[in-house]
Amino acid sequence: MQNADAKGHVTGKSVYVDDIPVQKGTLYGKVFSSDIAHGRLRKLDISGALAYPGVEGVFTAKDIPGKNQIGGIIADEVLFADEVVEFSGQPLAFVVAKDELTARKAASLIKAEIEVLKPVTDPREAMQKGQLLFPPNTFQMGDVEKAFENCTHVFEGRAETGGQEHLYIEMQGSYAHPLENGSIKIHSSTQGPTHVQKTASRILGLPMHRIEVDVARLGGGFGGKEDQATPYACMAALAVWHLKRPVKVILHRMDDMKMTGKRHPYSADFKIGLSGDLKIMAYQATFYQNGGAASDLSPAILDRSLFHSTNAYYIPHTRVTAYSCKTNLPPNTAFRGFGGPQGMYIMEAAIAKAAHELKVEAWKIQTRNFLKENDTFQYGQIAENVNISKCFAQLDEKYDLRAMKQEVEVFNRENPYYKKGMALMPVCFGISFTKTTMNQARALVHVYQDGSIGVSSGAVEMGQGVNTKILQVAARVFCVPPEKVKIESTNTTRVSNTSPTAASSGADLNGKATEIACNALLGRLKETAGDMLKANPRDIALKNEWVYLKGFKTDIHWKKLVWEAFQKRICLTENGHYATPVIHFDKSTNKGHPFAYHVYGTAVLIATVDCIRGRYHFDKVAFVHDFGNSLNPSIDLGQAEGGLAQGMGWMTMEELAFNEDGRLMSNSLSTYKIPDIYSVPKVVECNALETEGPDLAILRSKAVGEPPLMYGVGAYYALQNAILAFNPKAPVDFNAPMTPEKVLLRLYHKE
Ligand code: MTE
Ligand code: LUZ
Ligand code: MOS
Repeated sequence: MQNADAKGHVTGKSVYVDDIPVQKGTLYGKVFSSDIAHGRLRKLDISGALAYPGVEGVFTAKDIPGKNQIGGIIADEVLFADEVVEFSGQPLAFVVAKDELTARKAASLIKAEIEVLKPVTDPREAMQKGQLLFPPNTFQMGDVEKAFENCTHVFEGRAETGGQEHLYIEMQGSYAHPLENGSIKIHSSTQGPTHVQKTASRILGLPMHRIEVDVARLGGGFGGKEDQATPYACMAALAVWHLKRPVKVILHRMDDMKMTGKRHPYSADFKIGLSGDLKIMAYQATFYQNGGAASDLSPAILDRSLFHSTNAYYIPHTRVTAYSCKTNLPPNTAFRGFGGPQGMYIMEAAIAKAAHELKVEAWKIQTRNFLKENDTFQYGQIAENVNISKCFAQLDEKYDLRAMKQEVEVFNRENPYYKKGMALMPVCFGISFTKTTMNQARALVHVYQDGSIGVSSGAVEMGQGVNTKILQVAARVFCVPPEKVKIESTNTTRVSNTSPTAASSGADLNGKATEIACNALLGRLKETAGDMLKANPRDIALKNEWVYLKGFKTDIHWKKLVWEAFQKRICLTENGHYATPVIHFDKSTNKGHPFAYHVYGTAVLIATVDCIRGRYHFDKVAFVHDFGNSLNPSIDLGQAEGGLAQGMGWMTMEELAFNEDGRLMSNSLSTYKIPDIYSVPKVVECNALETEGPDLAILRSKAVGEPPLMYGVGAYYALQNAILAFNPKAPVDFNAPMTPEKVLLRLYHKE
């Protein structure tokens, strides 16, 4: 089945926040933000803006009727700075005017008097100063000290990863308008409608039922709108509260890049110990997460780095500690993989280091240490249905890694100025929010009297195809064609208390809730059919819109059945509730069974480096991915390819630059480069693992949103191997991204 949004997208008819027809009297907002990364706000003079013709209001911290607090996990972030400024791009005021240009002009008349303090941008420096956002966390298993003593080889090193700009195509934005009796409706480009509702209610001092949040779809989120769509929705709502008129705010690209948080950069120290036969016996690491100026989702991201700190390997003795360091950057936030990619990059760095020192291929170490059935993860969960070795075997069988490696070697012998490098990247990613409570969802299903169906759920469509998958679930349960099903917008008045669409679990959680609701309705309809046919409902089945009795087609069509049920006053609406069974986690011991299941896969990447200029391209990326029994192979293929490209961009070309004043230098598309059609691999081959898929995945179709991003981590190591083929003296260091400039420096590095 085609993506339900495909036609709307290519014809430009899909509706995003900025496409909603505006009501008469709509006003436009512009956020005024600090250019200073750290300082004391002495005075904020808004008089010039207020006096500017066409301006209807200028709102600051003083104008918040409720609490000036937007922190999602920890209450440590204000909507508008009031006393101190903690990052460049921090909102100070919101100017509302008759049109956008007027609002922008007026905002430029605001004068902020800030006593400049020295900013900290480096997490290790913050750590030294004792600036942590919240207490550190440690995951451990076994006895690392003793294990290191017994290791034949022990290596230590340091690894750094850069941040990453989400660069969703649709910028952050919101359109809010007053409803009767003091209620407010907010259209927001958010992954977390309930988070917007809850935070707006706190800002305005209103109960949640006064705020309705509606989301049609997003032009991309990638985690950047899990928490950080909220402030702009709150600002629009605040202006509506004061002015009683509709207010719209859409950030410009440069403002969005300046004000919003990104993927967390990490700096880490690692130590790895191996036995003589290359078994990893011990692993120890310390992570310094660059959290930015407020906690945002950092505690959960820090935890996921710990969960995935040993990637797809079984290591009997591990201890990893992670610190979230407070710096004067915009609060860093969720980004596809949610700390997992950083944890895995550091693990792979340790393996690459060991491989280099021992003069063996990294993949020998990788494959020797793959997780096996019934191994224990460092967080206590027993590994079940482990597919990592199967993925590797299928990859090796199809591509013959040894032959691939030989081809690379032959090429490198024959070409003095071009060198190829190869890397293997295994991935194991846990599916579920690591906070157990969040693993719940609801779906409201209506069967209308004409037989058409409407489904509302907590899932937010952001390009990943979740609406199509939910539509397929409903169509499959009712045995009707997809045209019979409509997926409604995500709305907090129809479906309440939603978890954000995140953690790759949107389709599982909301799909299961939909399945539960549809099955309940189907049960009632079968009873109706039983009455109509004077038969046992258990002998009734539906197939292609027709009622079957004991396997024989009857003359009752779906439409007739629904109409009959309605005549009999049967309820044709159902609210399905799903809460993932089995999972639990004890935060005090960091042990439990946090994930419904794991997704596995293995990629092989081949890069070619131009050793004169430092440029490079990727010849080929082939991977075997564990989709389970895919509900929609073309959507899943898109997710795998998109995730891979995004991961490779993070590792190779996407470089955030902040200057020493804490100001973002890479603040536009001319200074921040993401992969385009020319820089993605020449060949990408995606192979599905032959497997059934687990019960806890929706119709056994496994979550796919985030895991493939981590294949991109291999890009760093493929480039490193190509560089070493040209210059064996090049440093084997771990400082992503590996930009062409860095490649060039390494190619000509002398001892
Ligand atoms: N794909 C597209 N096209 N756009 C997106 O914003 N977000 C990713 C992934 N794939 C994203 C995407 C992220 S970060 C997550 S968590 C999942 O989709 C969320 O959707 P799901 O839970 O339905 O997989
Ligand atoms: N968000 C969240 C996530 O709140 N908890 C998670 O575990 C998670 N994992 C991945 C992406 N977003
Ligand atoms: Mo995705 S980082 O879970 O929004």
